[in-house]
Amino acid sequence: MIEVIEPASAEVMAEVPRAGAEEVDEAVARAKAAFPAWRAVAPADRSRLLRGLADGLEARAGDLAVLEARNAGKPIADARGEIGMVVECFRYYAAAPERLLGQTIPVAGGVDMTFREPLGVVGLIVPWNFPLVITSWKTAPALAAGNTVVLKPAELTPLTAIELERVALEAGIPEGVLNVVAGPGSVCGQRLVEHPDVAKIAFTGSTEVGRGIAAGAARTIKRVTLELGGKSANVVFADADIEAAAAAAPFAVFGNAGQDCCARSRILVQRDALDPFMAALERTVRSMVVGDPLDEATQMGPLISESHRETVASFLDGEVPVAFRGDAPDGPGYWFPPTVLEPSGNDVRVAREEVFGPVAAVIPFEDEAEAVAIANDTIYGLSGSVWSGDGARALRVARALDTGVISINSNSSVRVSTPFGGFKQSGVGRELGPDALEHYTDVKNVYYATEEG
Ligand code: TAP
Repeated sequence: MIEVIEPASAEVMAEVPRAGAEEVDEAVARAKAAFPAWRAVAPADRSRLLRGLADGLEARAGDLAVLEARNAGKPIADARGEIGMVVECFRYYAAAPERLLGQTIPVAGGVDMTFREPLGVVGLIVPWNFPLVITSWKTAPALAAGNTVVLKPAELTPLTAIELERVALEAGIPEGVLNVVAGPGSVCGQRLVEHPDVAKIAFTGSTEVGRGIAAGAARTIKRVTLELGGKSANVVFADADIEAAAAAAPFAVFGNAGQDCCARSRILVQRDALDPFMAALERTVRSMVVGDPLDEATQMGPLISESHRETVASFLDGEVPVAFRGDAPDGPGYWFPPTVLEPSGNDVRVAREEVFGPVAAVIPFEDEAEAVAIANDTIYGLSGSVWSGDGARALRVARALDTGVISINSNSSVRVSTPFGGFKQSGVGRELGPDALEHYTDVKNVYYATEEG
């Protein structure tokens, strides 16, 4: 059995059966058997079933939010927002089956047309930081496009994925179309990657594991999409609304206790605005409410595990000065206070590696060129923000940053209808929006000869 731990109390909150390679093989066989019938479901009926799944999730949204808040240690208000996005995601892709359009292409001697065909069985591998949200980003477009799914949640947070399978069955989605295997990545994830009957792997997680998945998938030429790590920059120019930028910056890095691939963990501030920015940032950080995820007032919960807390703590090595820290409860639970560091530049470990915890590094810059150079000086390229009162400059800098998702005068990264994913070593492919559907289908080209003779 897997003992599922509640990070705020460090106590066991549930036990679920631990899947191994054999269970993955069985799940893939079920998904393979279900595929021909599922792809043949009329588009309007597939839409109806997915809308039913969204309705079923909405009806249980309150319980799912509590489950997610307890298991992932996230504030209940955030968990509610996430379950809302899950429902929205299934509704958005419920409209897709009737909109998977092909083309007709003028050619000599006949008619050429294209179709978007499902891939078959797809393997979805999901991390623990946004368990059901990231699950929905993959499951909804995969099912809408006519694929069947084997879903592997993170071993630390399997509970809402198991509920999703239950709700899908209640909504009338046939058995075998969505299969959940809860077990360790090194066993279940790896077996999915190796399995000859799995056509595609969609993975979200660390860049290190992503590299192994890309290499493993190459053996059977699987399609692969990867959403990986980040080291994003929040670039604040002196002509920005400094109070607004400093009030928003902490939530862009301490949201979800910093366990967010989009965390803007490098805050680049134009030197002329450094003093007022730091003063405003300190006020916000010191007033952050860190505590019980189920308390409505909580803004930040614990880290996911003790070993992860040790990793995050290793970034406070004494070499980089601490500017200030907020409060956090004492144990039990894996608490860590929001922490702001002032490194001498972009070369130190905390500015180069993903912390995946509530640790921000503030780095000053002189001018636009230096801001762009520092922001781009990383192997990652997932998200980021530009704060400026000069619209042309903000757009110029947004275009110059090598990153997949960027916001101006805002820290928002994710909307269901717009593409999400990384440049450079932050990933391959896009989730959300219409782009995701392309990654769950292949193009078939059919030529129909119409000329006689
Ligand atoms: P990982 O350790 O990479 O785990 C992610 C998933 O992969 C888990 O389900 C894990 O299973 C599984 N896994 C581990 N080893 C595997 C293997 N050898 N073969 C196949 N699957 C394997 O990441 P994490 O620590 O859970 O999550 C944090 C990372 O995810 C961060 O780097 C973060 O940036 C990234 N992330 C990226 C995004 C996007 S959208 N770019 C979003 C969220 C998180 P088990 O945990 O059950 O062993």
